[in-house]
Amino acid sequence: MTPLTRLTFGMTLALLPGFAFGHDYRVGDLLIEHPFARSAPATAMASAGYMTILNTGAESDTLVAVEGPFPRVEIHNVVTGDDGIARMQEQEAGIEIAPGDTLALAPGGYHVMFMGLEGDALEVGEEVPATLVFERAGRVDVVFNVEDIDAMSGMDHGNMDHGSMDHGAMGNN
Ligand SMILES: [Cu+2]
Repeated sequence: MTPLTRLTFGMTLALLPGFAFGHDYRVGDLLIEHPFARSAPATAMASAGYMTILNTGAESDTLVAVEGPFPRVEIHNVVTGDDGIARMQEQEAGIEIAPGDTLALAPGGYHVMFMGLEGDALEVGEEVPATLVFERAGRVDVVFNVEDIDAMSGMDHGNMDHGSMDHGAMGNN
């Protein structure tokens, strides 16, 4: 993305403060767009959060942690092993975002894992307050909008259902 495109994009967002799908946040050189979380029934043990982070600065930065109102919040990626099975993998060093790069946390790939929410449903329309922690830019409070991700059009990751993955086994890694 050229600097001019980035500028135009940022201005467009700024002009649409009430646009329901476009809540965004800025901290330092980072632009965080539309954090949202997957709705989950009360029986679910975990859910996932997604967003897009654009690094408009000249230095790389790293998303090192996410804090939220759950017993555990981790940063995960989905990695397909040699056996062809996709598994979630905690990113203990966080995720680096090079200057000018856009990091997409999206179904089927990088995501924030909200863990230990047993008995606490995440309902569509609910808002989950959280804090993103970046190595350089520092901390920023955001809100994850709870959405029905499986109902979203154009996504072919509907079968990447976190609810069916074995989170219990992950704790032993
Ligand atoms: Cu996960």
